[in-house]
Amino acid sequence: MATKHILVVPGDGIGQEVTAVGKKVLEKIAAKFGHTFTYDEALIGHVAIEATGNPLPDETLEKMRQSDAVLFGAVGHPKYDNDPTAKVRPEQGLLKMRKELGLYANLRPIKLFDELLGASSIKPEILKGADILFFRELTGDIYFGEKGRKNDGDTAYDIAEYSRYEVERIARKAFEAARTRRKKLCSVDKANVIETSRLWREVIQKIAPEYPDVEVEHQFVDATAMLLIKDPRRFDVVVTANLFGDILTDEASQIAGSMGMLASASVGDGTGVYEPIHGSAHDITGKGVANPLASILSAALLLDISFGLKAEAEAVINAVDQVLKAGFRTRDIADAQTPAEKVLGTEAIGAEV
Ligand code: GGG
Repeated sequence: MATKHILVVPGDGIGQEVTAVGKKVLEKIAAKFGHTFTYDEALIGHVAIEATGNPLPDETLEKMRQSDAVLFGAVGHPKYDNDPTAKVRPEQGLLKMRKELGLYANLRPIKLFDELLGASSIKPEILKGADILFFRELTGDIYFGEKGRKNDGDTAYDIAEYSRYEVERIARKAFEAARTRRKKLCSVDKANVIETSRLWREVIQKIAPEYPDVEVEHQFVDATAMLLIKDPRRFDVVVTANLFGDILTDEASQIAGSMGMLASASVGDGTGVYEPIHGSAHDITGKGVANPLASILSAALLLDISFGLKAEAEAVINAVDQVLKAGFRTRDIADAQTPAEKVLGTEAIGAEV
C-alpha cells in the first residue's frame, strides 16, 4: 500500500473546476486500492498574482518540491491577453515552475477513445486506431531565450536556444518510450531554415544508432501539421521542440475529439506535474460545463508515472472508457446523436467516472 503526498494546484478559470474532479478520482482510487494519499493546495497564475503579486509564490514552489506529485489545472486570464504591455503574467508562473523543477519532458498522449470517433471533424476511417505519444521539450526554445524590444520600441525579438545536452535528454526519453510501443519515432523540426532545428536533427541522428530497434524519421513541422490530419495513424512517438510541440498538440487534440480529452505529464529532474493541455478557458468558467476528463486522465498519468501504480492508472482509464461507452458526454464531445439527458456537466460526468 502506498503513502503519497499530492499537491493540488488548480490555478485559474476552469482549472479550478476540472482539478477538483481529478482530485476526487484520486481519492476514490486511494479508497478502492487501500492507499493513503494526503493533499495540500497552492496558488499559481492569476489567482496567485491577485493574492501575492507573484504568479509562482515561493511557498507554492517549496510545496511542489516537498510533494510526491502535483495535480495541476491551468493558468491564464483574458485581462493579460488583452494587455500586451503587462509585465507580470500568469503564464510566467507556469514557465518558472517548469524551469525550477527541471521538467524538461512533456508527455502528451493523443489517445482516441473508440466511442469518440464521431466527435472529431476528421473522418472516422482516417482516425480509427490513432494513438500518438508526443514528447514536447519544455524548458528551452523561444520560450526561455532572451526576449525584448529594441530601442526604437517598434522591433521585438525572442531568441530560440537549444544545447546538445537539452536535445539529447528529451530525445533519449522519446527513444525509450518508442521501444515500449510500436518502435517508431518521428522527430519534428524545421531544419531547412532554423539553426536550433539543425542541431536538433544532428543530435537525433547521432544517438539513433544506439536504438537500432527504433525506426526513425525526420519531418518538418509544416509537413507534420498536414500529416497529423491526413494520416494520424502513421505516427507512434513524436519528439519535438517546445513551441512546435505546443502548437502541434493543440492540433492533434482534434484527433482525440476535443482539447478537453488531452492529459499531460511533465517530468524530468524534480516532482512530476500532471495537467490537462487546455488552458483556463474563461469563456466557460463558472458554467459547470468544462470537460474534466483531461484532468482525470492526467490523474491516471500521475498514478502510473510518479507512483508506479499501473493497475490503478488502468482502472481510471477504463472508468473513462465505460462512461463514454454508456453514452455520457460533456458538451465539447457531444454530437447531434447525443440525447440531451446524456450531456453532463463537469461534476456529473466526474461522478459517473
Ligand atoms: N494546463 C495548461 C495551461 O495552463 N496552459 C496555458 C499556457 O499558458 N500554456 C503555455 C504552455 O503550455 O507553454
